[in-house]
Amino acid sequence: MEYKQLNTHSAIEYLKQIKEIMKFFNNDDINVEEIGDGNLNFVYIIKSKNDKAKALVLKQAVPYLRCVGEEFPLSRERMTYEIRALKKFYKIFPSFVPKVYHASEDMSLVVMEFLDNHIIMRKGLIEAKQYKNFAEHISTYMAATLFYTSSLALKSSDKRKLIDEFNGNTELCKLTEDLVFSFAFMQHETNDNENVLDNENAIKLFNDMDFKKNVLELKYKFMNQSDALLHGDLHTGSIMINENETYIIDPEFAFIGPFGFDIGALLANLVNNYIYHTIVTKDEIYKSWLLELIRNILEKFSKKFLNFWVEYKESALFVKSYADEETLNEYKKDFILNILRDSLGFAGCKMARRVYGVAGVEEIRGIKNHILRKEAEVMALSIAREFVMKYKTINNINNIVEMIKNVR
Ligand code: ADP
Ligand code: SR1
Ligand code: MG
Repeated sequence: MEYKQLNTHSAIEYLKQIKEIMKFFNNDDINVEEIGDGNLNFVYIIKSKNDKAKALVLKQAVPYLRCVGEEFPLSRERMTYEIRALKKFYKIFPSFVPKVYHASEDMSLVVMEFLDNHIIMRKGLIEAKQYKNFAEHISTYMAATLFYTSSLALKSSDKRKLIDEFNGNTELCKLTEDLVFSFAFMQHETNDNENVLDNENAIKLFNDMDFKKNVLELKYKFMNQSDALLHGDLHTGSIMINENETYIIDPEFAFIGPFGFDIGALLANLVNNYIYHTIVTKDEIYKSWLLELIRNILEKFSKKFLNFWVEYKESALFVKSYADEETLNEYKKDFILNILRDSLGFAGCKMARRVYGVAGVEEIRGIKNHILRKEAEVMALSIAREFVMKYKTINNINNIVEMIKNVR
């Protein structure tokens, strides 16, 4: 089928032709409503007119960047990678990924499970909601998706096949290279330039060559280290959550990249929320919960990743009888420490890019009071700088938590 950008009317016509969708709705009449609040795509809810509880979500990519407009072209092939990633991640851990009911690479769209009782996690965190299962869920999701798509679990040929399947997501990888690692740290038209003009903190950041040198190292890792299949944009806006369940949505930036990048994205966004509660709500109880959450996620991730590894005596990396148990255990300990170090470095870049770069986060850019917003920006840049400057020297998870606590 030839690509056509849908609207609420043509979406109904399109869906009526899809057997599996009409089967889901028992051939009921359907309503379509647009709900997208993301930066890139259009998202619609499809509801049965007879039974409002029966609903699905349709997400379609358009050949431009939605939050800027048609003057910023961006290939809609990104949906091909979102579809592939949703299916791969669902296979690894179905309870954390919306089920796909229909997908069309030609139409650049996916129809998936409607997460009716869940909210975008960023919103919950801003309202100081505590999610008791989140550390358990997200550590399992990250350990499983990263481990099982890496050369620690896969055979050499399967790993290279996986790289091939995602290697074409070039435009979104380039977007991250530009927006996360470059433009946000220099004068650039895409930045939040009203805020950058005459801003001594922005000028200081743009001239901080020690920081920028380390960012280059991390950008190089992002571009060249093909460890595992990443979500690629794992911020708290890509997580839908309630008291009991956690779902990871929106993997259109998926590619085979460094282990630490998804963990770093999550860490950065939790720390941005910590900053919001330091500057705006001054909610000390919630801040302590966030720090414990970060500690728990990183500890549980490390344990689960190593546990998965115990089962895999042979893989692309390990050849049976190659080395004794003690040597392998030492190797694994260093391996996990290096993942944590890289995660910290990536978290620093991800935090700093949200200060003056395009697409800020609500916790900082959304602060209405200019004085408080500036305080939040300064705090974000201080923590980000610590992360980027010290990422190679931390020795444990406690070092990370202390770093966050001690910067103000
Ligand atoms: P974008 O790629 O444009 O960022 P997202 O995938 O983040 O789009 O979706 C935009 C919004 O649509 C989300 O913030 C969420 O509110 C809603 N949404 C997306 N997928 C679902 C889903 N499966 N169930 C319910 N709401 C969803
Ligand atoms: C212009 S696109 C900006 C950002 O939105 C996405 O969620 C990614 O984080 C991207 O960098
Ligand atoms: Mg999104």
